[in-house]
Amino acid sequence: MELHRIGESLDRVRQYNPLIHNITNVVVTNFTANGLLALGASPVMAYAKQEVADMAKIAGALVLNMGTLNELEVEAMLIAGKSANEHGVPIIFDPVGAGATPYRTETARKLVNELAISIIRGNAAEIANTIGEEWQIKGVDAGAGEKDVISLAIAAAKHLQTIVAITGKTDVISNGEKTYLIHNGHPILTKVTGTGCLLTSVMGAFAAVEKDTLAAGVHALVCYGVAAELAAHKAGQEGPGSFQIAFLNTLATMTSDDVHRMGKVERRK
Ligand code: ATP
Ligand code: TZP
Ligand code: MG
Ligand code: MG
Repeated sequence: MELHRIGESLDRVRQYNPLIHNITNVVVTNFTANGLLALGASPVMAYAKQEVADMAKIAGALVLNMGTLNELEVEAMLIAGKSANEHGVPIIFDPVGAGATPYRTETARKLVNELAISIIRGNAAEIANTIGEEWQIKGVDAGAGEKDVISLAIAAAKHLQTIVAITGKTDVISNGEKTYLIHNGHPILTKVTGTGCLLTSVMGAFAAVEKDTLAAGVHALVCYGVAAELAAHKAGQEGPGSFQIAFLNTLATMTSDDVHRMGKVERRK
């Protein structure tokens, strides 16, 4: 993966300002909208079953996030998702908390079965539980698992016939054939809620401007991780509150040159 292509994708997000339709959770809504705006995308949150098909079809990407799911929202996700599929709009799915309760696990499996999803992004437990494997999860945070995460990402991509991104200290993304590891990021990301959810929406912004969806996923993961490293440096020892603000600022100010200098991508297999 050439690092200059990653910077070019970042520039394209800013140039084209893609509309990203999010059906997401109540915890992260404002952070997600601000993060997408900072990056250069145009967020919209729309949930009513009367309008989601119309919104999804004009979006550059549809992001489905089941963090605080309920019956009406799941219904809206299916309507929006079918419209996105009909109109060639990529769907990015975050199965938040899959495995934590039977309802979450069943819903994640229903969505992946009924919709053609372009990228599914979650922690290892969420991805494992979505494909029917055991992996401990504590609420919405990944717990311990048996299998190695690279094998899990490849197996899940093959099982779901899509691109799977499993994030954590090292991010892994695979389409079942090609697999990349991204060694960017910072541990303080784990101290701000919604950093995983915002990342899923950022993947939507990159998928809206890059037709090669695997490349779009890699580009999003690298830019996000680099932004976190720069922001952690700026926030110093001040803690998660200052980091959150610095991170939003850095999504807006980071350059393709930063990505070129700091991006760490490894091709596997
Ligand atoms: P979880 O609920 O398990 O925290 P999540 O949905 O919040 O999952 P993360 O895996 O935390 O998603 O990923 C969000 C971002 O945080 C990604 O960019 C990832 O690379 C980064 N990240 C997570 N943990 C670490 C870590 N220990 N060191 C560096 N970066 C990390
Ligand atoms: N509870 C339900 S959704 C949510 C919480 C805390 C946010 C999870 O966000 P992330 O990005 O997975 O940390
Ligand atoms: Mg996290
Ligand atoms: Mg999450």
